[in-house]
Amino acid sequence: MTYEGNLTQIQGKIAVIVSRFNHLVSEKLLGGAQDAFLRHGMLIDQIDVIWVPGAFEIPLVAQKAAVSSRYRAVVCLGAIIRGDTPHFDYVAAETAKGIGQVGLKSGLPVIFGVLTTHTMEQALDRAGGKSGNKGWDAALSALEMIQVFDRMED
Ligand code: INI
Repeated sequence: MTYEGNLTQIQGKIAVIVSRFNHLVSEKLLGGAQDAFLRHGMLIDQIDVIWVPGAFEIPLVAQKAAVSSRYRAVVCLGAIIRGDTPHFDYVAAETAKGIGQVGLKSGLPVIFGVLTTHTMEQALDRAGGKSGNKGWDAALSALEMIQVFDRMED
């Protein structure tokens, strides 16, 4: 038996958590995610967008969303861009670890759509520029995971 998700319409709602820090990038990731959902048959009412101050705050809100029983999946979007101090490393590590833990603890698909880049240019390349849009990719990962879960329960 092979369990595999396709990328068609799903029932229920998805939470998209997006950080305001580096808003220029994160709004583009959000646009990519919304576009992907709508073009795969979802309705706008099925997508709740929750803004948080920075990527560091994403895991806590992802956890609140994941345990609320309102959502089929949680998509986390943001951009952590390296500066001149070690701050980047702490924010990136905690964000990645926290988001991973929420998925494992809640048992819900929690998707990591947070960019970690050296420069703003690299981030914009991945938010609708020459390297695609990781928000779009994160949305498709959510749809695929929801369907895999559905099939494993059939
Ligand atoms: N938050 C980000 O989302 N991206 C960053 O690049 C970033 N940097 O580099 O500092 C960042 N910092 C803020 C952090 O996420 C928290 O919002 C803040 O520390 C308050 O808890």
